[in-house]
Amino acid sequence: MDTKNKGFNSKLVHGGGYKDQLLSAVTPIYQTSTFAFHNADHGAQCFAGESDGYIYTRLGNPTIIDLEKTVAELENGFGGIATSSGMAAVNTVYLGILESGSHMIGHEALYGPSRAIMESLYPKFNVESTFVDATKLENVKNAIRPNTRLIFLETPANPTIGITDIKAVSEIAKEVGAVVCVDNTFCSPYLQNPLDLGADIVLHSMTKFINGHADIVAGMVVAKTEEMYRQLRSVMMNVGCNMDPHQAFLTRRGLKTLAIRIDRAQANSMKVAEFLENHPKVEWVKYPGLKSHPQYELAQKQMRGPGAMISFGLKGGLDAGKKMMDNVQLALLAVSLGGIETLIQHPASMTHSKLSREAKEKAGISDGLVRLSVGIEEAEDIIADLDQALMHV
Ligand code: LCS
Repeated sequence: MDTKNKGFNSKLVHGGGYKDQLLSAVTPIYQTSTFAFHNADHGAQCFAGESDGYIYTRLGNPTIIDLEKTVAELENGFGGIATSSGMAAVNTVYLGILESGSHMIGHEALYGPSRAIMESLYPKFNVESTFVDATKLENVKNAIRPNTRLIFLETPANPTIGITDIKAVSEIAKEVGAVVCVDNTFCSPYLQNPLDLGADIVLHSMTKFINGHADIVAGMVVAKTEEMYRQLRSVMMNVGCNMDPHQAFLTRRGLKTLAIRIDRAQANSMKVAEFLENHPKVEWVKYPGLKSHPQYELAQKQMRGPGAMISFGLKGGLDAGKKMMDNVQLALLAVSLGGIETLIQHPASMTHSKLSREAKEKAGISDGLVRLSVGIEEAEDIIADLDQALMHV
């Protein structure tokens, strides 16, 4: 079905446009590594790109292409490139856009490995990087160099929930000929479309909201133009960070309920954020739906909803954070996010424990910071669980 002029939920259910010869209701799993040609001419046409036929799963597979088309349509881009993980999507962009002698600007509180790999591996290839608080536009402007090729944003950022003005940064980038890529993992295309705001590339860890069921790891890059799509697709195909057909099937299935899952998790999040904001042991709460969020106005303009990620600070610091983690019962004490179950984690004693105090402070990670990915359980149960855990703090 052509879903071009259909609404968001119809695109979620019917997007991709795959037509099965046996009229199966869902796109089947083509669990095959290779595809046979009818004859030599057909093989030649496939390699020349003159036939719709498939060649080899690393290059393309109907189950994976159905997912790529659906996400590209949801993000209003030319084409999607499915990858084995969110980090594979990040590196597909780095490898596709940067070259020896070029410079990248990144938001200082990116998901840890997106920054760490840029600072540890890419200098080997003579790529320079500067990480700044991109929520303040003058920092981005001041970081521009003649060789700046890429501005890499994550908004809202992990785990600080800082929000960057995508439109304003895209305007700055256009003036200097740099490409803007936005990691849209925290919002998903339901809440934010960076390409419509001027970005050139959008990427996702589909491990999170897009799949939504905490049962796979997957990534996606969507390019705005055909030229950019071809450039990045060739990186994925040659690096070999392709998706697997079974992974694509599960992700496509999870994606169908994206909007109803986020609607519910978001309604829960607002109640949880208000509860936390009024709790005596909580020092601060960062949630884009609260007026106290420093970029509340921007969130209202740029996002269609505040999402389901909350960060909050405990007055008791590191010790309080660990005590709270030890006492949650309903929320799973786990990393990752964006699934139907509520997850809680304490960066200072877990994901960011190896960072120096200075590096943690620079990335906005205080000892008492707790990150919550709110699920679709009953809001009252989530709040009761946090309340009893906070009693032990
Ligand atoms: N981008 C963002 C914003 C993320 O949060 C993550 C993973 C990635 C990229 C990488 O995606 P992956 O390769 O894991 O699919 N975030 C994680 C987190 O906050 N805890 O565990 C993983």
